[in-house]
Amino acid sequence: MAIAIALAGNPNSGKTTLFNSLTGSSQYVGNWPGVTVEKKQGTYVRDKDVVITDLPGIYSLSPYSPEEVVSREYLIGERPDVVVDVVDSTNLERNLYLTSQLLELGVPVVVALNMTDLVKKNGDAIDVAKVSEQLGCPVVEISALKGAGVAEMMDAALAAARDGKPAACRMRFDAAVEEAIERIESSIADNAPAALARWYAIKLLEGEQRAIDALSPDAAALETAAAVRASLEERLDDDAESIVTAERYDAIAHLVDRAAKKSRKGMTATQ
Ligand code: GDP
Ligand code: K
Ligand code: MG
Repeated sequence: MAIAIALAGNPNSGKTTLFNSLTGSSQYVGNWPGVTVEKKQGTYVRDKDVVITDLPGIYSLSPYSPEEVVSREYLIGERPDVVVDVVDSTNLERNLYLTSQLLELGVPVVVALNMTDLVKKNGDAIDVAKVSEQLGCPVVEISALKGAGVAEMMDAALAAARDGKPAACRMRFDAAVEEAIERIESSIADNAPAALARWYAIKLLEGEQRAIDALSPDAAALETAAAVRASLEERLDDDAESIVTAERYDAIAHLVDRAAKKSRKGMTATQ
């Protein structure tokens, strides 16, 4: 049985560098159907039964650009056996914004902390175990450019693919927002696949039409979502989409605060 691996991540996080080193010369390059977004697939140099897709670079899974739509439809529709989330570790907070969304898709995820050669050069350090614990998925440090850690990362990705367990993210939002998500989640329990329940609940909370169309929940669930959204927006005095965005950044800031150690010029790290 072939194993499908998708490489996802922000633009310039090193996806194509990693893709090239994983696939060597066995590559197919075309376009995604209907759009002029490049589609790259290849097979793993160590195992021809492993098919790797280099997804277009994106900052978010919102449906505002063709790149976002292509990545999202592929991840939700095709359901690869594992997503390797390629993260630029020198820009952890910004990159983890996409990670927080990938973890909601109900597929196994392995986070590849890339550019660790630069992190080390800057005198910074990342506590990989802490990041892994918070994200609820395997996390491996790599340098796609230098090849460091790439084989270990692939072993972790293949193990996660065979295991098939989706990530168990421990990143949680403020109580009021979690309560809103839970209420919508129970209203779509019969509609949404369990693995995607949180993803769809958040999309309904945001009132995102593309996801609502894809799920087509019953009228009662739509009513619940609208009421929950209105009450949360009133309570927090902001629109739901901005509320969710802020919650993601808060949760990430909290995580990075505990897991990343920045070097301070002229100061000795105390712990
Ligand atoms: P993509 O947009 O995600 O496909 O990113 P690319 O693979 O095109 O890489 C963007 C830039 O980062 C290129 O100049 C790469 O050479 C560089 N790069 C990729 N991985 C690493 C790495 O691990 N370390 C360093 N120092 N540079 C890297
Ligand atoms: K690029
Ligand atoms: Mg690329």
